[in-house]
Amino acid sequence: MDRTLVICKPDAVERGLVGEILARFERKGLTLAALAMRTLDRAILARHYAEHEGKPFYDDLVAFMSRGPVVVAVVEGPADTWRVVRDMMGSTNPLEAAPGTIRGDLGVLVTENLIHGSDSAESAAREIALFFGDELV
Ligand code: DAT
Ligand code: MG
Repeated sequence: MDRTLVICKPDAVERGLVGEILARFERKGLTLAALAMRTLDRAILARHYAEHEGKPFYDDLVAFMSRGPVVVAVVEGPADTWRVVRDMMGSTNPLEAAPGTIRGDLGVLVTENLIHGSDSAESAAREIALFFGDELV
């Protein structure tokens, strides 16, 4: 089995789309290994988004991600589950995301694109440990 980290972002919670998003993963055949509603502070977001520090959109990204609660999930499935989740999310910019994907079906703004998913096996391990601790990796 393989695990990856998903965050249903504040816009997903505000718009009532958490169930829709998680249901897609469940219908696909993936399972939830952990689930929590949390409000993220700047400290955990700085660690989570360290790769983006210094980019023009970084401050707005942290402000957006901390403006309200998120739902953080560990999603479990077969090998390379992180890739399955990324494919189901669609491109970062919802305007470029294919129909049938979460961002393609449900979003229009790159700044409020509903969902985060780990982008590699290494990112998944790091992010699961950051949000849920080493035992869940
Ligand atoms: P992803 O979330 O698809 O992994 P990313 O890691 O490149 O994308 O960026 C993290 C988040 O930052 C992304 O979900 C939305 C925001 N973002 C990325 N590029 C952006 C841009 N050009 N303008 C505004 N926000 C952006
Ligand atoms: Mg990313």
